[in-house]
Amino acid sequence: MSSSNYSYTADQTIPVPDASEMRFGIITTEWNNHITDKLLDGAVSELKKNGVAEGNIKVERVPGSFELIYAASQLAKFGHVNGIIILGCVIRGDTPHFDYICQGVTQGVAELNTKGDIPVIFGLLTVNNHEQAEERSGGRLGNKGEEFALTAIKMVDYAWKLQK
Ligand code: DLZ
Repeated sequence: MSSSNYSYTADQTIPVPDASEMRFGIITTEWNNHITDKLLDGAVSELKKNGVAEGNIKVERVPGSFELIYAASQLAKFGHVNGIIILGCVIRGDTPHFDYICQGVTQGVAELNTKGDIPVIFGLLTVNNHEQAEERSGGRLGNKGEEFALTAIKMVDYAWKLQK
């Protein structure tokens, strides 16, 4: 559900599993880095809060959100991680570019999840303006980076349970 009143972190129905053995890759962007840096801070601190060792968090940076897909596909193959979080922020402009980037990243991440072996978490803010981006990166609506991190931990746990 996407609503300004909904808070994922406040409504945890799946208990947060022990993440001390998990390894994560986080890929973020230079584009809108005043936002993505804050998402990154939120994601890293939430992972650590749940027991992930700093040395088990690999952070990579790419130019823009469109590049997140390639980077995630390579990290999934060669990065020795159990789960990946992509972090980007696409802000609507005057041209249809926004729609193409959002569609491309959404489709790319969906494909990585259906064809790959590890979960790739969709941490892409798709917003109409800077204000909405600020609200979701440590502002009025919290830091979505934290939510993406919790989702990543839960999905790695999900994968591990199936593999046992
Ligand atoms: C070109 C572009 C535009 C217009 N807007 C954004 C944006 O809001 N957020 C973002 O992450 N990236 C943007 N980009 C860059 C594209 O994602 C990509 O880097 C280029 O099209 C090159 O492939």
